[in-house]
Amino acid sequence: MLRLFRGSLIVTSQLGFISAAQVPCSATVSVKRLLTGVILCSQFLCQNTCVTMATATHSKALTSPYPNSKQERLKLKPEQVSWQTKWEEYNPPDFTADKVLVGPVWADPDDKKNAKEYKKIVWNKLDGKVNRQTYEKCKTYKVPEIDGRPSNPIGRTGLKGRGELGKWGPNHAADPIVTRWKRDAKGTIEQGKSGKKVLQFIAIQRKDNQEWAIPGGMVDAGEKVSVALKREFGEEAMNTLEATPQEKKKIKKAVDALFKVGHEVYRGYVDDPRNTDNSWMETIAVNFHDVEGASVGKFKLNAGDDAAGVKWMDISSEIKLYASHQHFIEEVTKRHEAHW
Ligand code: RP5
Repeated sequence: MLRLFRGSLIVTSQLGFISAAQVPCSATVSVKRLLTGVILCSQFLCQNTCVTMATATHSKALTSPYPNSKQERLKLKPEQVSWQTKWEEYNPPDFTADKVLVGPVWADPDDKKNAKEYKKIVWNKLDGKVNRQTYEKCKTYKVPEIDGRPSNPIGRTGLKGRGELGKWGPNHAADPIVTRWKRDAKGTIEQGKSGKKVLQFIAIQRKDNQEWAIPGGMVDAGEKVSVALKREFGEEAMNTLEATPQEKKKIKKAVDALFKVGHEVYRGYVDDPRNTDNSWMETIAVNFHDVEGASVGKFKLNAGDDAAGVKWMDISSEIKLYASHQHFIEEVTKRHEAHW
């Protein structure tokens, strides 16, 4: 919930009041996004200047144990999440998974095992092929001298290190949201309890935690987001990695046609359970909508790569999805004035 009060922007959430800041001009202010009921980012553009308006918070990034491990996070009270809350003794466990520490191609040098290489990392910039800029509009993340590690822009998570994430700082993903209208046997679009038309999207079930999710994935170093969106969709929802060259060609043609027109619905931080104080997920989520249901509707779905299942999922506020995906889907329903 957002209220403008005597020139101050007051932001409240399910957790109650979060913060307020003076509005330095009379611009129309809009809060960008709500995430699991919590204001995640609130900046606005005033006379072409970005002004940070309020503190944000996360919830899934605070959960224990850390995914695929027995690692517990330091338990935080809501008011302890913000870096602005002074806490000199704060010293959470330091955890980086072995699969990251062994130094695969997708991982950064470790700050302890490979300090010399680590010091060469260029923060908040394009660092060779690796994009180290945050997707959060007008923002840069801090790299305090005290430990030389980037700070999660949303706040503390109760865990230092990289966990399962390869990159220090932002780890960029791309999330393709493929939608169509839900139709009955006669082809009539179905309506939800709200009286609005019901959308469906292609969802995958993640192998690592069985949660349903958008078939997104990491953007490779130097890869264009538009390419990553298609690649991840092909690999996860259509199993292109195991398709014959002939099948691959057919799939590529269909995906290329559908992915020609997309609408960005979200760009920024993801409240992912793998986030730590020093490594976090960010994404660009793009909606590809098949108005007639004639192109995507015909896709043969086939779970692949990291997916245990794939299906067309009916969209409503009752769906439970991985990380912040429910929020991205809600944004899609707003765009299409669909049932939520
Ligand atoms: C989420 O993790 C992103 O929104 C994206 O869907 C996903 C990428 O990670 P992997 O699926 O590659 O593990 O934060």
